[in-house]
Amino acid sequence: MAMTVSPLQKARLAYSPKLPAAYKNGATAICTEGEKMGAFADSDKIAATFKTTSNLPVLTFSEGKGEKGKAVNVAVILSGGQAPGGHNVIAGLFDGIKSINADSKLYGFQGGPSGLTDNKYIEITSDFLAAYRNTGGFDMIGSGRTKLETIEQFDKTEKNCLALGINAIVIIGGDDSNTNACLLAEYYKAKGSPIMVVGCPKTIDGDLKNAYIETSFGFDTASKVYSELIGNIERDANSAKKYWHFIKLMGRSASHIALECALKTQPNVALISEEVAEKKQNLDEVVSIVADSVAKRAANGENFGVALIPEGLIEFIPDFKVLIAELNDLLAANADAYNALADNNEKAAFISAKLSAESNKVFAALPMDIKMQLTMDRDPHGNVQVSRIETEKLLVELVKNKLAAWKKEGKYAGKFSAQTHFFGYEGRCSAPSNFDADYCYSLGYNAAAIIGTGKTGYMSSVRNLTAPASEWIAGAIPLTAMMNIEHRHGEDKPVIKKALVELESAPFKAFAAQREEWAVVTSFTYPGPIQYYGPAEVADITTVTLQLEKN
Ligand code: FBP
Repeated sequence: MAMTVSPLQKARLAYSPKLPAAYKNGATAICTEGEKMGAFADSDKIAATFKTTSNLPVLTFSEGKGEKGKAVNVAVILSGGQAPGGHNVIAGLFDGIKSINADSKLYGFQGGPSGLTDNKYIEITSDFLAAYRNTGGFDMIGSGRTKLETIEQFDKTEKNCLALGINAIVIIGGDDSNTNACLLAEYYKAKGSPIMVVGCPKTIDGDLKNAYIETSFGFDTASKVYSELIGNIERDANSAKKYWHFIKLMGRSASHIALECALKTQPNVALISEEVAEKKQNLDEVVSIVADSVAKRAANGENFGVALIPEGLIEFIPDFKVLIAELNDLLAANADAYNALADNNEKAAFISAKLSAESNKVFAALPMDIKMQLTMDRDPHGNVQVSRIETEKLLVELVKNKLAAWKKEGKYAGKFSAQTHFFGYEGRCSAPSNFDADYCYSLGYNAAAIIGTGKTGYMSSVRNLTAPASEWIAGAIPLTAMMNIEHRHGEDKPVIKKALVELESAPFKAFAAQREEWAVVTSFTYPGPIQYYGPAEVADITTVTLQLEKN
């Protein structure tokens, strides 16, 4: 049956993404090697672990003469959570390797990293790709979160790739997936395998960034979608004037999405996990911040409002951080015994008996639902599945209790009625904004240029992103530069370092300068839906975060 496409989808299929000027004549660009780059953190330990892929030079590309190169066969995977624009990275990679040599081939390995080990792939052809250009989702080849870390997995992947004559693997993923890419690159280079490995920075969370990776793709589109929804809710709140809306936002550990959405929509409260950690605020203090806004607004007769809550908040409250670290280790060590227990009461008692006295105090005070959500299986990379912890509901209950206490003390006389929301999956597969469509296509095309140089262990880097695309700087940085050592699954491991919100950053400061007013005075702004057509200052503009950072 033929696929039905909406008029907008049809129009988007025909959109031509913009590229940096370096690729005017195709992906066979001139490559300049810059300074050698060590790891930004734990550099000695990283250099000792990654002997052949550490301290590689930064690469920059400039316009070539369009000469043809050798045909290359490339494998590509989408890895981890969906992010708008993934299909365009593949489209850019396809067009890039074809511009190097029309006989180049692209193989999409299906279902994420496991596709490489299980040898599940399709050849991506021009006709097949046509239906996916500028579309959201990862459905072209699927995704997955399998961790690639064992020699057996690396060898299987190599065998499968060599059978297809594959010269390079492109891993489109976030911090955990690019950790995989880094390990794989080192293993192949050290053993003399001909397979190159290149990473592309994906994640709506926005936590894969540094001076060379200005943003991860998908952050722009996802935060635009959430901001539209938050704006709509703000307008509803301001119309009905009867509810407080508690909105949890995806972003895993980092609060970049919450901060970006706050800058776009000016809610009454936006909690920033990194600030909570920095100020060592306990749960009661966090609850007081929200309750304070509710009480002040009630004193002005406004018993409504909007509070944004970053998904990872609970991990940043100091006593919860300790509790979660203890839970991670004890669940890793006692998984079988824990999973064999019959019900939640037995499970909670089992955990309580093994926690330190301090952590047990925190754990014991939680409702059973939250206790169980905190002990749910970690993902294959050892992360707590924060998307499944209902922090927004916990906060509503605690704010309600605090307001009741304040009422008794005569400090509050309003009405508090709350609605909860969780925005995450609503934004991850949206059709990419013009910015993400262009950025993703450029990242993929740039990955083709890196492969054209024959170099391995690099991440595709396209920067200067607040300028028009023709002025974007194309290049690459060593994957190892972004690695550091972290405690995961009860062990110290090299992983890509997450970039969290910095309290000294321009976006946070811009937010902090206005939030006291927003907490009391209704200051909502309504961004509306993503625009694909129209003036560049409406349709092509990127995030407030990036604009403030670049200025
Ligand atoms: P990535 O790091 O894989 O890009 O994760 C993005 C994300 O959407 C997080 O914001 C969220 O916590 C997580 O995925 C949810 O995972 P799942 O899709 O497995 O429910």
